[in-house]
Amino acid sequence: MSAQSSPSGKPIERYDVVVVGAGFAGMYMLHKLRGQGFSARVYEQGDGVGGTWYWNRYPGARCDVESMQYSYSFSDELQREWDWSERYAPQPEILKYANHVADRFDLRRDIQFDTSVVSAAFDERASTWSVTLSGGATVIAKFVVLATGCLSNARMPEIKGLDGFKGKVYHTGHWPHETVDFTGQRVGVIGTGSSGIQLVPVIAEQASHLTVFQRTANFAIPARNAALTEQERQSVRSRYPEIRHFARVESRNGIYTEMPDRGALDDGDSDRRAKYEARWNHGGLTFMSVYNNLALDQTANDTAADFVREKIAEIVENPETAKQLQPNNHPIGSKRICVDTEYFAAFNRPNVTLVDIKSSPIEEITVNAVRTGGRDHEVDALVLATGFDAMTGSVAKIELRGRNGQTLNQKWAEGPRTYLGLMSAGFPNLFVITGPGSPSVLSNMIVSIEQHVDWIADCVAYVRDRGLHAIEASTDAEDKWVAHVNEVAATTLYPQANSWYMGANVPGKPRIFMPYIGGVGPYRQICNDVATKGYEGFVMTGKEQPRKMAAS
Ligand code: N01
Repeated sequence: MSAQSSPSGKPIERYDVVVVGAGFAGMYMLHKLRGQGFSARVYEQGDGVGGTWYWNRYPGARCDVESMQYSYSFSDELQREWDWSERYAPQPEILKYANHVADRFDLRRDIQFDTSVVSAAFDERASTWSVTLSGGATVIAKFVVLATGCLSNARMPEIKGLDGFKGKVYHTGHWPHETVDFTGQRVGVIGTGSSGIQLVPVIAEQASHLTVFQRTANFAIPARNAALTEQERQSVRSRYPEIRHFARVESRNGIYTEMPDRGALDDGDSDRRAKYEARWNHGGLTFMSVYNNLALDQTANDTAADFVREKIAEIVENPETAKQLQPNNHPIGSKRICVDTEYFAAFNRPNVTLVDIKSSPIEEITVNAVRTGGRDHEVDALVLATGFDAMTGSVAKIELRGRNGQTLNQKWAEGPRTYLGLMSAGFPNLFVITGPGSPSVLSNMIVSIEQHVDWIADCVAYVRDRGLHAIEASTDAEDKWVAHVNEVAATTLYPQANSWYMGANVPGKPRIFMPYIGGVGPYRQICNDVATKGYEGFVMTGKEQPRKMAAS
């Protein structure tokens, strides 16, 4: 870091790289940049590290990727010394891990907490970014990396009367730090995605009555969570080289699992059922990896969807409730599949009621009730499990001004456009970690984060070592990549669902399948090839001689 004086006399801090966000992406980015000799500053709006796991503190929050895989792999010492307690780590433990990483790698001294990046503008003459922070200060950086997270912009639903509700209102993505005790209260939960499905059974244990307002029934597979034994931890550790390699290079979703070699219709009914049964009993996200065509072929998909619908009917005692809980308007997996612990069984409790708001939408929220179909469901507290403005929401909150004064929001008005999900043409030296157009939310996020961080750090070092001023995506490469992302998505069943992958949960948001579904392994190979070919598809400006970073 270096500092000069601004016209007002206040020093302007200058860094090689400004990183926005201190979640898992921002923390590793900082560590990696330091290792390459860059000065870097991270700005984080929260008062601690952890990103998603800092904000999502709702009861029952836990990761749906197994903990020994949902963890950094960049440090062998780290992965050997940290003991995960359960197959799926609960949110407090993941947050503890994030804090441990921050301490272990001495990250905090370069993170400024309670500080948002409000705007950033590219100075075409100097090839630097002028970054404005909440509080009004401006810093200069050669590069900006957006580590803002894909699911961090909690979305408040637009429901008439919500502001006038007299009880407490909580959003799962912005949960209070202190424990919320619902004992003896009548609680309403709106939303039945991953968050709602995790918290319903937990709140049902406390509340005097829980009313679940469901717009879309969702597929959920039992987690089968359990404590990890020392033997199990050691077994995974001893195979880490193989497990991590598979997740990075061979897998489609960054998760170590068998790769299916046949389609669902290649097996007869009883074999197929036995395989689904085995995966159901094993539990977790890998249910969708039983066959290789569940995301591609409607008839194949129907066999898995029917199996889960039957399971719901077996678990839920009231046939009418069971029917309402059976998803029927999207292929299984085309909305993010949920992983639950006793979600469907919670509806057998006498204190839990399901209200179908698809057929009878919420008319309004009164001072003490949610009104649907002319009937008031009285509640003391409301939990909004209504999701996020995913993938683009956190980026859109920052006014990012690139070449010719164009903002990223203007450029992305019809949907996000990136090359490899890493950069957007017209916005030099601005990188996004796990941005739209990359596998990101379709993968084990930590695998994708590490791949992007390594790639970005190498790219920034390439620019520095050649004395270049700027790198940016070419419009041609970006157009071809966007077309490719769309083509691959169109070969799958994903676009059929009104999902947040499609931006469908935010009124007015363009309907575009945002993540890249080509698979983590193939995508990594594409990124590596691009770099090996001297960053093919990117435009470099500036002279080709080694020199110090302009911003330093
Ligand atoms: O959000 P969601 P989420 N009126 O968007 C409903 C990750 N995650 O926070 O489907 C009434 O999935 C909406 O209905 P519909 C994971 O990737 C991971 O649950 O739009 N209802 C839906 O039911 C996940 O996919 C973990 O018809 C409204 C729900 O609210 C992603 O985060 C845990 C409404 C929103 O579901 C998001 O999950 C939690 C309205 N106005 C989250 N607006 C794990 O690792 C929305 N809904 C386990």
